[in-house]
Amino acid sequence: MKTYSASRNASGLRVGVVVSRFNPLISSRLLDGCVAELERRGCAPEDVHVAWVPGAFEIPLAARLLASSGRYDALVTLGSVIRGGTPHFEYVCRGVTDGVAGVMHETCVPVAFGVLTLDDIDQALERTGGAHGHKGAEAALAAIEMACLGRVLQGSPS
Ligand code: INI
Repeated sequence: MKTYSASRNASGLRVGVVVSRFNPLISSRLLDGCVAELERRGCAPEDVHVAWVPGAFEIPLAARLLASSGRYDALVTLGSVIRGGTPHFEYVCRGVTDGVAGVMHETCVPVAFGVLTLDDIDQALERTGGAHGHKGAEAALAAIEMACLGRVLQGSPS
């Protein structure tokens, strides 16, 4: 049996991060955790490029533009959508989820999904350095692993 495995070493990787300004406290916590994890695993600060967008709904377009540029080994998408009293939540969630998946599948650039979908702000705080870990850091790690796995699966050294 042959098993493909990838390192989690980010040295030499260039990573694009798309982050929504909506719910800015949560966005900044997600971004801090993401960048810290990328750098902790060897990514050079100048190889982390951050694009801010107004809300989660705009994340897929910015991600598509970055992915299509051919400049990035992986992308990380960050944001939070918090449930309100109207169906708007469902539309934004669907738009960002389907949109980000579409970018990844159509460009073959790994895109980690660090967009939180939540009932309230407390759930967001718990997942950005609280009791439920750090989803920004987890998304960064997923992006690193998929970039390295992509190199292995395509036959180039990781
Ligand atoms: N955008 C978010 O990122 N999070 C939210 O919770 C949110 N809510 O609740 O409305 C939200 N809406 C804005 C949306 O993403 C777009 O920016 C807006 O519709 C303009 O296209």
